[in-house]
Amino acid sequence: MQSKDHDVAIKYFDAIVVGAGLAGVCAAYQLRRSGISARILEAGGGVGGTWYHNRYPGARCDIESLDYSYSFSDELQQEWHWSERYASQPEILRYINHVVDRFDLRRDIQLNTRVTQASFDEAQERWVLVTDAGEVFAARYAIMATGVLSVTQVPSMKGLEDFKGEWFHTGDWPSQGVDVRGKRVGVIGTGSSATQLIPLVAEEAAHLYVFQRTANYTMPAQNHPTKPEVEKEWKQHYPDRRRFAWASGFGHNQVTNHLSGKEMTPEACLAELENRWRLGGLYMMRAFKDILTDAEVNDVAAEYVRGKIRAIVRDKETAEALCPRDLYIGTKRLCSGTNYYETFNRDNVTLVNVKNKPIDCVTGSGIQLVDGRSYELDVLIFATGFDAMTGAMTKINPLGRNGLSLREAWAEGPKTYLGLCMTGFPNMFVITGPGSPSVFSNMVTSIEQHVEWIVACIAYMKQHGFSLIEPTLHAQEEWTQHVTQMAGKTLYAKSRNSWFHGANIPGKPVVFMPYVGGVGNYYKKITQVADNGYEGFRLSAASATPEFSGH
Ligand code: NA7
Repeated sequence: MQSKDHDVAIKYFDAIVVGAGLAGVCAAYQLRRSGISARILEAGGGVGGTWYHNRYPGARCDIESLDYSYSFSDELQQEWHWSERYASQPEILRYINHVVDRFDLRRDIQLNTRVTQASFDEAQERWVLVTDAGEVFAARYAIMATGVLSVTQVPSMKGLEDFKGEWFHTGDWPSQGVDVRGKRVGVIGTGSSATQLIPLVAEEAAHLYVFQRTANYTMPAQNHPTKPEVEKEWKQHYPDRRRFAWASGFGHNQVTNHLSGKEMTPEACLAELENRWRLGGLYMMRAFKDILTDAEVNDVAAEYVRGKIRAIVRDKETAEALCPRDLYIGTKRLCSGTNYYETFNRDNVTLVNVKNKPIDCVTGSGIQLVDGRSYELDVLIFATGFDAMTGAMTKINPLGRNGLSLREAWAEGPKTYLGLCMTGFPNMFVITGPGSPSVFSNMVTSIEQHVEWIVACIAYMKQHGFSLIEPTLHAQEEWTQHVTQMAGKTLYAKSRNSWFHGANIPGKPVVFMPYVGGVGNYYKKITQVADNGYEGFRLSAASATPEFSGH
């Protein structure tokens, strides 16, 4: 893909950022601050990425918003008020738009622009990116802020094209909303999106059928309006809070119990679990230091949650069907919702267990299972997840050195150095890529750590006259092995059926993708790599190619 192939003017920048979600917006801010010219290309009609597209009712963050927010400007964190403990999608979207306007970033962002091709021009030492409108951009650096949960997965289902009602995916929800009042609605899936959506749809629908294949664990979010004293305390101590998050295991301020479940008496375990249930949401995952490494300890927590489900759901058969089995708690991502289990006590809600009798097809009027049972529906909602962590990258399928495609390079699973860069793809950076803490952390912390590192790297290269940076094959292989070894010490090694492993996408290699070694340890590692002159990378001196300056 050379410029002469295109009868269009090429637009040159130091860096092209693909995506204007939380990562792309953070990159826009930091690149501007460092005097690196950049254009941010965003496929959506607005900024926000995940928070732009996931507009389904009940969409909400499961990390507390005081934590799930940028730390790069103290003015910003002091002036912004989060109305609830866990912000809803509209509030997060307002926040991202506020950041864009407050720092005048909109002029660097080009909306409604999907990057369809990216290839490395070796002679010119630059990335050439082509958009769906045929525009061509060239830049020394390509920064992929394409998101980790941005490519929706609608399972292939016979007959979907014949369905006379309307159907939607939670991750691609219409901006005008969906009117389910008085309608018969089906929801396929019982992951995080479904558990947030189901209670709200149930309040409006004539009848709601929930098609569940795998029961997952759902914690009560325990959401509430932000308490003024909590906000005041955070704002007084924001620098300490952020430092703590950056050095912590998961990139936030949730308190971890540092005791093993085995060191505690059954009474103490129960008290801890009760406390975690009261704290709500993902706090359960920090109940014991070994909850994700010791099967017996994990089962204590799992059994506790099963007990809660049995206590909440009145119909015994439904309660048992909602109880997760053969699933370590947390190995499919823990869900956090409000009134999820309570919703199954409503007369207009039916749980349809499709584990052993799966959906056979969609008919003109609804859903039919393999045993012949059928359900008449007006609206069908797919809460069926995403091609997580790698989908957006392999969809663009960048071509690196010698035409090496990313799909080829990742045929056996994603391989990266530090989750940031790939051998054969010089000067390409991935924000929160596979092999970094990413989805296993507070995404905003991980995004900020990556953006800080990438922008400092580009500045270093400019300062020292380097034009190319690329990980050595050895460093990449070692890191990829390390990521797998770390996961091997956890229960994820025994439970390989989640999107963390790519197992939800037919044909995708089953490999655990995020780095579980802890956000703080990871940050130390990438800082050390940079401090040691980018250990594990090959840096090459600038050729005759002139530096680009912004347009
Ligand atoms: P998830 O967590 O991937 O959940 C998808 C759900 O859809 C899950 O319950 C799946 O069951 C179910 N599913 C997928 N395909 C089918 C078919 N063919 N039949 C029945 N059920 C199906 O996606 P979410 O959007 O909820 O959450 C993604 C992340 O976003 C979440 O983890 C947070 O990090 C934010 P399965 O478990 O595969 O049996």
